[in-house]
Amino acid sequence: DQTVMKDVTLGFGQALDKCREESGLTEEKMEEFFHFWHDDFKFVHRELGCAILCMSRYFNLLTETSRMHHENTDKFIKSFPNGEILAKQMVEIIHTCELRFESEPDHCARILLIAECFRDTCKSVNLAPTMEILMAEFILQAE
Ligand code: M21
Repeated sequence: DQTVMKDVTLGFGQALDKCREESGLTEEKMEEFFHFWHDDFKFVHRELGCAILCMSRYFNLLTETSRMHHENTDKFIKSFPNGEILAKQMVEIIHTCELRFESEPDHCARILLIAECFRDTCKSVNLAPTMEILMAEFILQAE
């Protein structure tokens, strides 16, 4: 459901501030995390992969080898309203994407590829929140 995905994205995005400096992700490369869902968004900066790595660590969603921790990720998604309707499918999508890029040894680069795969898969199954949903929320938060 797109609204649940919006909440998970914005929740996960809360860690961006904490991870900007250590990942070297400048505001020029990504202003706000939710832009990730935009059709035109390009997954080109390795720093974005490093930022997602850092953010995932912040929420304790990775194993020692920087792979998705299935149980913790499931719990994290379920911590959002109606998260239980999305958790299993999201973990599956991420894991399928993970397997596809197993040969990339660089964690930041691999996670960037996984993130793009995740975004594209979610779009193809209509799980991606629309820009309208995200912008409405963003405006509400800013008020
Ligand atoms: C729904 C909100 C945010 C999702 C962001 C990026 C998802 C990318 C998944 C990376 C997972 C990293 C696993 C490492 O093997």
